[in-house]
Amino acid sequence: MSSRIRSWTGAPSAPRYRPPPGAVDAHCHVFGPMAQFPFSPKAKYLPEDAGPDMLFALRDHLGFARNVIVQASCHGTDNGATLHAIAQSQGRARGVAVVDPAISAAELHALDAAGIRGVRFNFLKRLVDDAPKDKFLELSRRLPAGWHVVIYFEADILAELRPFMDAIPVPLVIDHMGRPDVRQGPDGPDLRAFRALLNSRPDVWFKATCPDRLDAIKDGGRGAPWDDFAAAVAPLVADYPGRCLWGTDWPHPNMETEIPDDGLLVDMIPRIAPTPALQQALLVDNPMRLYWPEEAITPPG
Ligand code: 0GY
Repeated sequence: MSSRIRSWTGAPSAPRYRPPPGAVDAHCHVFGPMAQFPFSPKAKYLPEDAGPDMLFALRDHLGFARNVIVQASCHGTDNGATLHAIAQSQGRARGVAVVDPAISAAELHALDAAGIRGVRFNFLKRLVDDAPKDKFLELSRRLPAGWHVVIYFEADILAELRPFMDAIPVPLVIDHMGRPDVRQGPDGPDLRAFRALLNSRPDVWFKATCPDRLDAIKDGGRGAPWDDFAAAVAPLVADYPGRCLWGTDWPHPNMETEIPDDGLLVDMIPRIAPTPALQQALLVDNPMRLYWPEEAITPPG
């Protein structure tokens, strides 16, 4: 593999929007440090180190209180870097792991004790070699109590994945809304199919994340201010206010160009969640229900 990728901006701007107290960045990652936590031999990209100190400095800079750290594909099924970051957070981070589907019950319970609250099934062919639906389903039936499944896929395989997702017996959290083509608008085919999934059961959640990934390539230039994303996603947040999450996606895995300014990402929040009530749900109440239910004000429902 070629040289290591630096996918984040070193000095993000200070956001003008201030999140409510207790806000959770519910989708972010850590990379390494490689000397301590080597990347997987199967990694499809090789990032520069982006460890917990950097993540927590960004959290404070952006005005957030907590993080949900999602195991990135470059670390494979060794969750060491994610667990290390959670352990450094003084209770202000929890995580989502990527595991071998043959993982034992004892290992799952050790992850639970270390702050993991879900597993991620990644279906992006550019990131993983295989995604065995039958094994994932079997695993989803024996997760520790209170866990959920995070699924990452692109809109063109949503229909194909529906029987698999429908059979998963725990809550589903969909990364980046299943990557719809936001240029289609809020009523386009991709978001209509996604709404059908949301309407099929009450425990499907989504991350209203990644304007930079979904709306970046436009007119040959930078995507910000990400107008298509705002137009497509705001109605989804309004219609499903109890099931949306938000995150930075820092350190923006695998992005070599069009790297977003995290301050501008935070400034997108009022454009997809325009009222204080929606912002409180998106940034505090919803992630607390999923990741810190023992502290959540809103009871799980
Ligand atoms: C994301 C998106 C990506 C990568 C990963 O695990 C990962 O490597 O999640 C991507 O390349 O689209 O959500 O971080």
